Amino acid sequence: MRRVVCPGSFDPVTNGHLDIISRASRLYDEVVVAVLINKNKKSLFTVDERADMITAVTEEYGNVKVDKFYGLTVDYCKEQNIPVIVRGLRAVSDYEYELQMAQMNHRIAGVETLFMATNPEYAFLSSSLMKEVVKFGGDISGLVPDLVHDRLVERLQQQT
Ligand code: COD
Repeated sequence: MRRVVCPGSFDPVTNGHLDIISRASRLYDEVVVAVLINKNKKSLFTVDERADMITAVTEEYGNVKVDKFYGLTVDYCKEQNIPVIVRGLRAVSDYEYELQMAQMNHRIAGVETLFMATNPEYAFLSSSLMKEVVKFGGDISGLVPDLVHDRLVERLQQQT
């Protein structure tokens, strides 16, 4: 079975993430979306909340599994016996960091990275931008799934 890991923070998942996940799900038998447990980064949603949202919005693809991991992505890949990571590339600004990670991941563990060019419709999307726009009352409909939109509004209203 051909499997790929799509690692990330997903705080929360956006239509940009989903574009990469859905396209990967057409290329591989299984896509494992792996949510990083990052104890040093303050996130809006807990890891479980983020994973649950991804599970709900990827159900329709039929071959997406959601998991959580702590530590190095390549260690997770080894544990799961998955030799490939998929990453979305939005712009040149993503490239340097992504290239560095891909080369290091290959060097330390032989894990390959597949880069997927983002759909231009979603190239400007990031989870942080979504949070900022919603926080100040902007409209992000069509940029995140409806479920995520509602959770974002609810969570950010609680904070004000
Ligand atoms: N369009 C297309 N793709 C997108 C979009 C968009 N609008 N937005 C995000 N993406 C892609 C990203 O490029 C990425 O591929 C994926 O979606 C997830 O994005 P994020 O922002 O949720 O996640 P990141 O980039 O913060 O994830 C970073 C990791 C958690 C993968 C990384 O820090 C990591 O591997 N950490 C574990 C420790 C480790 O192994 N470090 C690297 C050592 S070399």
